[in-house]
Formats: sequence, C-alpha cells, structure tokens
Amino acid sequence: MPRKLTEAQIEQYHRDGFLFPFDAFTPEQARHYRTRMESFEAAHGAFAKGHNFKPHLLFTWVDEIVHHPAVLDAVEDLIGPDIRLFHLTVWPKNAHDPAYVGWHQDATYFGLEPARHVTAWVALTDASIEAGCMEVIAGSHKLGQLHHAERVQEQHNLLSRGQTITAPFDKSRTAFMPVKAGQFSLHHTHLVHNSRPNLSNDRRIGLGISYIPTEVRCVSPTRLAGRLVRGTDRHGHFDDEPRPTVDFGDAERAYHAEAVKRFRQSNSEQTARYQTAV
Ligand SMILES: O=C(O)CCC(=O)C(=O)O
Repeated sequence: MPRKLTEAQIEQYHRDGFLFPFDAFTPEQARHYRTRMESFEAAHGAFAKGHNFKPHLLFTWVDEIVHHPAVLDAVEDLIGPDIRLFHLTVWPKNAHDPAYVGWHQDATYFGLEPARHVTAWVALTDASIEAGCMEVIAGSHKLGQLHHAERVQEQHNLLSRGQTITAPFDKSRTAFMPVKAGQFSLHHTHLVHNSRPNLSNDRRIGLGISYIPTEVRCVSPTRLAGRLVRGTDRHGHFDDEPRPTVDFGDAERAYHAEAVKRFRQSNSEQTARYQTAV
C-alpha cells in the first residue's frame, strides 16, 4: 500500500520519469525557510558562492526539509523504505538573471549503480514557467545514460561542469514542471531536463534533493558519505553523515568542507571514467 502516491502515479513515474506537483509545506513555511536562507546570504554572501552544495550539513532548516514526511513518503513509494540522501543542490535564479540549466541527466558523474536515484525538487518560491521552472522530456529516462560534454565556457549554465547532452534527442515533446512555494516535483536520474532563465520579477529558489535506496552504491574509488533519512541500511555502501545541531557551526563547516571536497573528487573520477567509457 503506497504511503502518498496512487498506484496510477507510480505507474506514471515509471512511464514518464517525472511527477508533480505535490504539497510538502505551506507557502508561509516556504517563506520562513526562504527568510532563513536570505538572512544567511545577507551576512555571508550568495548561496550560489559555495553553500549551494550539501547545505543539509550546515543548516538545521535544510536538515528539516530533507526529512519532511511528505517528501519521504512520496520517495518511499518510488524507491522503497530504506532511503539515503546522496546529494543536495540549491538552485537559486535571481529575477531577470540570464542563468539557465543546460539539458542534462542527473546520473552523469554521480557514479551510482543501479540507476534508481530520484530527485525531489522542493520549491522555496513559486517556480512558474516564466520564472524558469524545470522542463523535461517525458519518457527520456528510458534512453539510459547519454553522452554529455563539459562546456565550462558557458558562464550562465548553472551546472558545475557546464555539462550538456551532445547526443541528438527528440525535443518535440517537452513538458514544464511548474511548482508553487512549498510544493515539490520528482524526477528519475536518467530523465533529460533543463531550465530556462528567470524572466519574472522575483527570485526562483528550489532544493534538488537526491535520494537513493540503500542498496545503490557509488562506484568511485573515493568513499562518500550520505544521510540515512529513513529505514535501515543493510549494505554499508556509504558512511553516515552527522546532522547539524547549530546553523553554520564550526563542526558543521568543517564536515561540510570535507564532504564537498570528496563529492567533487568523486565527480572528477567519474568524468575520467565516463569520457573513456561512454
Ligand atoms: O533548478 C533547476 O533549474 C534545475 C534543477 C535540476 O537540474 C535538478 O534538480 O536536477
């Protein structure tokens, strides 16, 4: 018996590779989280400048979001009851900012096997079509891993390596995934997606939370940590991450810096492997 999704929605996810929108929290609660984020930015600089990777290790309010029962119930319906958080990226796009996200698949450079990873994109602001919400290609998760090239010279591409799919693929059937503040969408790790610049008058902010079932492993030589957010881990493919007890504390910052370093190292190992193999 599913916890949140209907059988028809689960079937739809397997057919199309994405689902939306679902309510996680109220718009007022989303505003509260946004205020926590923006107060931090006012004191320490934009999230995009170093805190957009793995902020669940730094901030108690992000830790709260990654454990939200509505999000975890939906994720459990797709990947089972033993769930680890593998990665988290915050995606802020300022009003009238040229920033965009190129066509890509999340699986690229993650090195996760098998490909059962699902991303919950949780909105702290409205993410309308005008504001540059995600755009997806229905059914493209069935294409498997496509080749990506790194285009670091494309300065407005928010992807850390500027990665973009180079293989030809059919863009005639794209769908937008607009969500409102407090809502979330779900997408498969092989789903082809992008997002366009934010043409609205407000910021667009979302948290892309990568969840995996505990049997999934990372094939990089670098051993990574992840947060067990629900259930039991009988596989031991990852070390456990501590939960933050204070926002931006010394211990939290030290752990975060090391975790981001290891994640980037693993990404580089995957780039090398991927460029010879794919
Ligand atoms: O926020 C965006 O525009 C892109 C997000 C994304 O690519 C993802 O969460 O996988």
